[in-house]
Amino acid sequence: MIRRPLQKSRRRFLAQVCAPFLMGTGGPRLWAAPGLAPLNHSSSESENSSPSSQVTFRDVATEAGITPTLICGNPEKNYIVEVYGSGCVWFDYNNDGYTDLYIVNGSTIENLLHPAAVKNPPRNYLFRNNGDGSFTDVTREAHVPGFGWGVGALAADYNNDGFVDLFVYNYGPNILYRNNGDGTFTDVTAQAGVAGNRLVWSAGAAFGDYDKDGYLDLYVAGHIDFDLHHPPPPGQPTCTYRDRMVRVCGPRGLKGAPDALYHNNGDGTFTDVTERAGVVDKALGYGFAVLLEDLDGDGWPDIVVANDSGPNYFYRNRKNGTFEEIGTTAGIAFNGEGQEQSNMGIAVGDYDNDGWTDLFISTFAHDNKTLFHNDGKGIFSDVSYPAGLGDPTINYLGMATFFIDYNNDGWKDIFIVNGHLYPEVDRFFGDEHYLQNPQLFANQANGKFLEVSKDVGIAALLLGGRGGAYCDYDNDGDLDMVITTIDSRPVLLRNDGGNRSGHWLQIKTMGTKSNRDGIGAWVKVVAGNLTQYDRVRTGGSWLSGNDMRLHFGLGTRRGAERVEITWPSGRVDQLSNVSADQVLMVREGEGQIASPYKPFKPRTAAARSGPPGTSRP
Ligand SMILES: [Ca+2]
Ligand SMILES: [Ca+2]
Ligand SMILES: [Ca+2]
Ligand SMILES: [Ca+2]
Repeated sequence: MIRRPLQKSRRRFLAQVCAPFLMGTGGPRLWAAPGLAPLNHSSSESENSSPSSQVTFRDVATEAGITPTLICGNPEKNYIVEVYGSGCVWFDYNNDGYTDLYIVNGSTIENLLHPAAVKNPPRNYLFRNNGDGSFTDVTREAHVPGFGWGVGALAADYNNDGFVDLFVYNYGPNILYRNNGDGTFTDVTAQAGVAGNRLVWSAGAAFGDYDKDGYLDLYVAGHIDFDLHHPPPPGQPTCTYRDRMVRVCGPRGLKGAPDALYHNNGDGTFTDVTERAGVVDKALGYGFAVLLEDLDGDGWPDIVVANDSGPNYFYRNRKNGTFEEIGTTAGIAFNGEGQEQSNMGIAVGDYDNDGWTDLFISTFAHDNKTLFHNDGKGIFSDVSYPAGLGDPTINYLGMATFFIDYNNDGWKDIFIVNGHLYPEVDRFFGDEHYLQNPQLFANQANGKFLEVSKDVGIAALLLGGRGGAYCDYDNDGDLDMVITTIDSRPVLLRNDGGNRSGHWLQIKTMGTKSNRDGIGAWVKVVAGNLTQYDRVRTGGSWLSGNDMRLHFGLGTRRGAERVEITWPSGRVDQLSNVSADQVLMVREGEGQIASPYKPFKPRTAAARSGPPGTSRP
């Protein structure tokens, strides 16, 4: 494997090109909401908040009962399929107001070659959130074990019945589990027609309504076409990293796998429209994270695919059921120097609160991770170095990533799950390690980010990090997250102090004319001198799905003067003088409705009796 050598000159080049944009009068600015009275704002609210030393993240996976050891091939790692690990997704499968967690598990090549000989095959896990800090493994009664070799998952209500369904992508056929609404699921893959017809490694997916007919369509990214019976022999002389031979070969040199777009017909079936829609993956890119997201602001969802060892795709929605690929013109195919990167996960969010959705893409080690600023209408600039994200990310191999406002100050921060793919790096190099800590970069509200991994207590958390997703699982107003690790146990990072650092508002959308989840809805929150935007979505991150509730930090502001929701149907709902510190449930055309989200209950004796969860297994 050959990875692009780092170009040290890039930071100077970008600093010169981008500095005028990021500093001085051209920089991101707040604007006041005209004609609206403030809601008890303090005088200090407009000052930039420094990284809060009050927020810490604590691993509570063990005491929460989330303790499965995940499997991904042989720990020695001979083949590329053994190094990627698996992901997870947050969703409330039983609509009780406590968000549940599904964790995907891998397998081994031996298991797949000789299934009859396997007594206890690895399986996936559905953990029900008990609402008291504990989770219960309900996989068996819910009928969602998965099969074969699991890779990632996402959740969305594809049939608009009010129960969120589950899509699991695999090495081999993918699975669509329909939520029956009674705590069980049915495997409807065959009738839905979304299994995928090749034995490929699917490594990314997203639901979104690209033709705005009210039903969620599905895009699945293929990574590699891997022949189990004839795998590439490990340790070939051509398989190198930083001029040293590594055992694992690929993805370069292996056949890439095609992507697929499935149109939801609204009757429980999907049609593969990849060709008709013009999204054929002709180059057979090594696809990872996927987004269905309107990035050029024309009201129609575009498609973005992060490709490992190749240019990213940006398919612009032509509003007639077809797309055109404009990744190079849009500025996200390559980095700011015009070089392709090994793109892994995607964080999506408007980090500078200018109303345009930005992208942050995690990449391989020995390279910086890339912040693409949306300059407007879906044209992006690489601002990684001026934003302070260049140097601190080079020695890390980034996987799952997302924007989260961890300290509720109204500015979205960046979280990256890290972990190297090659066990050999510990022997070869002093500057790269197999186990790596996740990183948190605090948004300085001026276009720059500052690493606060140490301050929040995650710098010493050395993990084979892979998947990851955020969710305020304890409904206390600050964002928590889970990390899946290769050959080890998940980490559940509880946010302690985020809700004391600032007020918050979470918004859960319920579409009526639009799809039931409200995926694609664009939400504007005006609170004093701060206006924020976000969109309801699935996809992004890496092999994983974040909670679909939107979270807005409000700092010292005790409410929002205005919340405006533009639904995919085109309808706009407005709410005024919304109090902070609540989960606002909004139904399309009706406005606020009763929220099922409740505070945590006191812990049960059984939950309390678990061991204290401060250490990693
Ligand atoms: Ca639940
Ligand atoms: Ca459903
Ligand atoms: Ca922006
Ligand atoms: Ca929380």
